[in-house]
Amino acid sequence: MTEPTASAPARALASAIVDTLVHRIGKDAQAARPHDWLAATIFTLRNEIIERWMESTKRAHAAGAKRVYYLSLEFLIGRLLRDALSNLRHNDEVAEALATLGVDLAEIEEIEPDAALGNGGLGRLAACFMESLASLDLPAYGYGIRYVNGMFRQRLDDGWQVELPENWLAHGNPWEFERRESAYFVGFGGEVTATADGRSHWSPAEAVEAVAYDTPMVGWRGKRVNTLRLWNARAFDPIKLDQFNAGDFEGALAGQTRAETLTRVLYPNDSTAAGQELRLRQEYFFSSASIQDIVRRHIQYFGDIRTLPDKAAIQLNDTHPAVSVAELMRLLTDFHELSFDAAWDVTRATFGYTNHTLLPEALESWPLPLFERLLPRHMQIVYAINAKLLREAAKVEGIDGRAIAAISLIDEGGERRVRMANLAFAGSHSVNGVAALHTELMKKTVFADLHHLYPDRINNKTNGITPRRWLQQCNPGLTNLLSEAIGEDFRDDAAKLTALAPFADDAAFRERFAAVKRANKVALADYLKDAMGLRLNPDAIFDVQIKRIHEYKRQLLGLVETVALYDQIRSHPERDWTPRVKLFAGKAASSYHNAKLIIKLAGDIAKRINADPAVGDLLKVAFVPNYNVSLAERIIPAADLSEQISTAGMEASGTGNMKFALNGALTIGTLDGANIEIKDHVGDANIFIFGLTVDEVAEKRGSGYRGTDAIDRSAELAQAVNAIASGVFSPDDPARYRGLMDGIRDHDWFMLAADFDAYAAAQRAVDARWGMSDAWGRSAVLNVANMGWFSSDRTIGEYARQIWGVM
Ligand code: 8GP
Repeated sequence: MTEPTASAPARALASAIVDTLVHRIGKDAQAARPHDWLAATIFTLRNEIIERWMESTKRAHAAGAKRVYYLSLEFLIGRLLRDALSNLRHNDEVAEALATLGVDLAEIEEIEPDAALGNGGLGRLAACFMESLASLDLPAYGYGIRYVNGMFRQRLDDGWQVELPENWLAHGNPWEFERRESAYFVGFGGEVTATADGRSHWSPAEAVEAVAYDTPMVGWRGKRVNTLRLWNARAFDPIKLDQFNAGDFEGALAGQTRAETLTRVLYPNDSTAAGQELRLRQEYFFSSASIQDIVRRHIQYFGDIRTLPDKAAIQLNDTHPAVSVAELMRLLTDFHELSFDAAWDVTRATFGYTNHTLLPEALESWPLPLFERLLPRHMQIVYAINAKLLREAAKVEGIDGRAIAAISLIDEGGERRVRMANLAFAGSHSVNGVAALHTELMKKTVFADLHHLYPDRINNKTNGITPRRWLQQCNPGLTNLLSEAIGEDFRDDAAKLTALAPFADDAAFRERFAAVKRANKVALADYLKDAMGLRLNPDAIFDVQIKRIHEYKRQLLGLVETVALYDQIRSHPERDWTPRVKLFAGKAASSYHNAKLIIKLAGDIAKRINADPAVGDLLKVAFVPNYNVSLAERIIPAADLSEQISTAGMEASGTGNMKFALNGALTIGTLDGANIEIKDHVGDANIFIFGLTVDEVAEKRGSGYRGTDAIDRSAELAQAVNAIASGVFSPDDPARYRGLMDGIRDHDWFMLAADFDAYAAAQRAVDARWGMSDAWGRSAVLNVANMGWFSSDRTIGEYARQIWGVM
């Protein structure tokens, strides 16, 4: 069957894949369907990965190395085949082997489901970090939940978001290894009694078993393979036979159903607290299993639990795993016989905590009665930690009653609640923000009093992205051009991209650079034509805003400006307008009314504008459904302009902003999150910054500002807001957007009206720069050249040296 022209390694590989297909999948080449080829390819590739995986584990063990444990309720890893192939440098060989079998690698890569075990930025950051940890050869484990249903699939019904379950495990998951032997008891409820020797004994009323599923995380060039360990919940007693035999079939299976519910779905909320009991159960379930696993491994390898901080660094990805602090304290005091103070020293030296948002609605706290009912022993421990914490605080000058109340792990204002951020802060030796501005704001706002108490604890670790997925894999055209220009070094060290800077002044290079971008735009246009019947002009500016839909991210600002531009084009057809394609994509939390309305508005605006012959190719608008990692990988290489327009002070960092700039898009953005650091790196001349600063936003909010003040001063804005409010874009329901527009007029908490004129002016500056294609090209090249610093390798290096002590 294999063609004689294929190389010997490709022929050997092809026969290995067929062998796997037959013996593992149970099909022959004639009967195999695309999913079978996909599985056979992954299983074959896996053999090499397993060997490297075992070698990595042995090496860490032999060295007695300290391990990093990244605890996260979300890992938005996306597809893994291309990632693994590319990191192992096996792309060409596997493509050739499959071709000899009549199978197109690109086609089977496309049917791999996105592992979407996360919502947005925080989850994707965790995935980039896992890749960088392996690439930097650091022994590390990611710990999370194996959700059966990850992030929902978004469908648009008449423009309205509908959430459908995403069944990523439907065809099985060839990447994962079930580890039945790594199973832990996780209890809930019940009561705590004192033992004869003065210790505490917790008898849970209910228990489930946490079973590990391991996925290998392959680092660049396969140097190291680490483990992503995801927990699945199982009932100890999957079926109660006596009940079943007595005819109560549902009752007999109720325990299993209840256990499975724990790991069934990802909470689809982004930057909002989910106040449900199930969420707290999920958090404790995965925290407990992970901490038990870490402690077990430590004892097995090193014997003495008191040396835990020398051999384990546990990073809490936001507060979702914060109950781990109390769980480790419980294991140390109740099972390993450490005194409370000794346990507290071990705990604090082991944990680090990363904060990802300052939005007050996202700061997790649990009603005290719920916490106490579900986790009675942990409640006692939280009280004991609190007593110690407040005793320490009382000794510090400048800490008064108000500050004590703010530092306390218990919120006593109104219904008493357990504050998870305070627990994570108190239980960690390091607390970090994710961009310079965000870290400074942490010190001044939510953590001001804790920062006063522990002034050395807060530090900054500006986020990063893995350049393997977000440059090499998603943009092979640009990657090849870069290696022709500056050699291969940048593949191993993104900082070496600075060698590209001189090419910004090389007209011939800029032309090739522009040709790559154009080819990426053509590919995206083709895809969107197939997917949504859209026809896009690849010579227009591809202006893109893709991210979770949230009012603070201000997709609405982009839409209002689109409407204003539409009006301008219609009113002044004689002007030399720059053709634009405005692309939006993103999911809204299912209960977030305004976010869903914004999606509908995007569709309504698109419908009207795209059908208007008066604008023709000058303006096209689209809301692309079901944004996910794979869609981002398609869109980002094709973008000219990256929209990063959050209200200053509200976007902790952003990481999409980094992906776009690394792929040669120019940013239009506010002085928010990592935009500020991107500006510092790419240079003021190569980014379009506009809008109020954090201080100006605070000043306006404090001075009784209302949106109408700004609307009255801006004819363009007034026209756009009035058009939307009066139903120009929703003739079927003219009142649809009245409330949304009233929100801008009456409150404008997100400063949309206040920033509108500056934003519109920045957009016209974008047009002008686009008209000077040399200048645009120069800026685009300089963006790529200066974005190496935003590699997650740099970020992880900082964590490793400054927080974990592993480098
Ligand atoms: C996000 C931040 O909004 C974003 O600015 C940052 O780049 C990213 O974290 C990574 O640091 N925050 C979240 O995704 C978040 O808070 N999600 C939790 C509620 C699920």
